[in-house]
Amino acid sequence: MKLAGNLKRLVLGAAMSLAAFSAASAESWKFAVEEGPGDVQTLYAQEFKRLVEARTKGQVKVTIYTYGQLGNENDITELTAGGAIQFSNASPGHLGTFVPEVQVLSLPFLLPDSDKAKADVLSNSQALYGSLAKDFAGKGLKLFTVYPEGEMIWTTKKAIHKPEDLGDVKFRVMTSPILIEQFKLYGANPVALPWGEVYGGLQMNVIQAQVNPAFFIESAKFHEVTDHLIYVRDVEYTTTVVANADFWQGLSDERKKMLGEVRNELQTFILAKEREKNEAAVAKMKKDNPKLQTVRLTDAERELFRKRAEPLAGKLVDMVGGRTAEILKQIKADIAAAEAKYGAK
Ligand code: 6CS
Repeated sequence: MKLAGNLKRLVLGAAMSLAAFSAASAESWKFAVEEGPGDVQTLYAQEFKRLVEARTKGQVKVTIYTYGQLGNENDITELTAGGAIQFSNASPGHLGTFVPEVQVLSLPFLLPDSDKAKADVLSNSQALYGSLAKDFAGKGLKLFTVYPEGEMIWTTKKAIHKPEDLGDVKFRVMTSPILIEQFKLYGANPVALPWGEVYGGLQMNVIQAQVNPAFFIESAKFHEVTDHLIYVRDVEYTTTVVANADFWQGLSDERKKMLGEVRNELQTFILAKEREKNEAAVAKMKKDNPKLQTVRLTDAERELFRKRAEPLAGKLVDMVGGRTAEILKQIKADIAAAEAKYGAK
């Protein structure tokens, strides 16, 4: 009996020191997203956490921070570049103040209409992972991936069919400078704000419109304070996931390989989630607000906005300079190649 007791103590002691050892040796990675619980970026980060923790057998623990926990969209980019956190989402809609060349991804009427071609460009484009990645590296960021979050939809307080309808509309856009230029060309009066200020702004009528994918409009409740959904079919919301560049450099080849595999799996995962969330959100918003009106621009109406946006790419090249013209030329070639492979529609 005494022997059995001693053995038990020995086994327990060994197990405890093993647990203490692995807790002490576990690495901790922080991943901050620009959205709230249940939103697309959060679902991505949760699946990233699940896969990384399983594949490193608990050697890496990932902690997720949602919007506001560590600051707003611009704050979390700075925290990542500075090395305080290892991963974050940095959407082109906000990142333009830090990596100006990324605004190529915010240009309307650029990415393919075909979902497959679009996914191919965002996952594999030479313009993004060859050229643009160098501009990220210059700012202390490793471009880990780019994925779509859904078609951008305007929510407004009145029906919009043509640029002239926007004349008296203060239109909230994200903080990248190109978006101000875009909405000026569209005929609106744009104002850049972090999203945390948008609901109050719409409620107080300080702004009268904003633009976002359906899942986000629903979760941020913008449909409670606007009553028209305007489908322009001009641009997709895209986001990038970035890592701190020094942290990335310091990873072993094995870890980099594991992260590459996780990244590729997540490209398919997030596409399905994004579609599911956007579809469910439209149905929920219509139920929540029966007064919600849907306006789908006709091809002729859409053409009016496309024409207005024609000078935008040139403006971006003039504003940013550097590698922007080269990235734009390359992404157009990547888009043409993807459309040839998967079709344009
Ligand atoms: O409108 C915005 O600012 C926010 N929209 C989305 C879909 N994600 C985060 C971003 O900050």
